[in-house]
Formats: sequence, structure tokens, C-alpha cells
Amino acid sequence: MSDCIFCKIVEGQLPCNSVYEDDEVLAFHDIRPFARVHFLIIPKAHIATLADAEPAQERLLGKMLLLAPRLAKEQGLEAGFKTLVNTGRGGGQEVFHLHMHVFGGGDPVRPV
Ligand code: DGP
Repeated sequence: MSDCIFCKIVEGQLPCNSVYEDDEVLAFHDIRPFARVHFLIIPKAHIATLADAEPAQERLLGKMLLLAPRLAKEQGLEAGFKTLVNTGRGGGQEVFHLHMHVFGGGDPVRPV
């Protein structure tokens, strides 16, 4: 989608601090971290919210979920981490391109 920030990041039109990329998924550090380590895992395809995901995307969603512990460990969160998927305006979602927050470690810089 032309006006979607995360699509622009996927397309290389906006920069990001990437931690993982393959043909379906991108992960990059959040610009406003909640914690010492805070990154986002997104599908490259534009899915506006978790509520818009379809059964055909089940494998993709599973892939995102399974990437969380792997990337968290690589980012130094061996002791554990939190995940968060804000969904819709009522769920506090600001960027309408599905993303999973993965964060932890150190002192939170702002409350979750
Ligand atoms: P939310 O939609 O509320 O689940 O959170 C969106 C998150 O996306 C928020 O923590 C800040 C982050 N964010 C917004 N714009 C950018 C950006 O251009 N680059 C990066 N790296 N993160 C962004």
C-alpha cells in the first residue's frame, strides 16, 4: 500500500535497523523502544491488522510467532521476552500493517 509506513520500509523507501529478513517476513528495531531490546516482526505482504488475517495466512502467522524466540535470543533476550500485537484502534494500534512487538531486557523506558 502506497501510504503504509511499513510497506515503505519493506520496499526500501524508508530505512530501518533490520534484525532479520526473508522473502515473506522482515524484523527491525522499533523506533520508540519500550525496553532495552524492542523489535517488530512484520509480514512483507500488507495485512492491516491481525483481525484482517485470513486462514490462507496461517503458515505465515506461525512463522512470525516461531521467529520471535529465535530472534529474541539472537538479540540477547535469553532470559525471556514479551510479545504484543495491538489490533485495531481500540487495541492501541498506530501503524495499520500487522506487526508483532518483541521486547524485553533492562529498564523499560516507558510503560507498556
Ligand atoms: P502499534 O501500531 O501501536 O502496535 O505500534 C507501532 C510501533 O511502530 C510503535 O512502537 C513505533 C513503531 N514505528 C512507527 N513508525 C516507525 C518507523 O518508521 N520505523 C520504525 N522502526 N518503527 C516505527
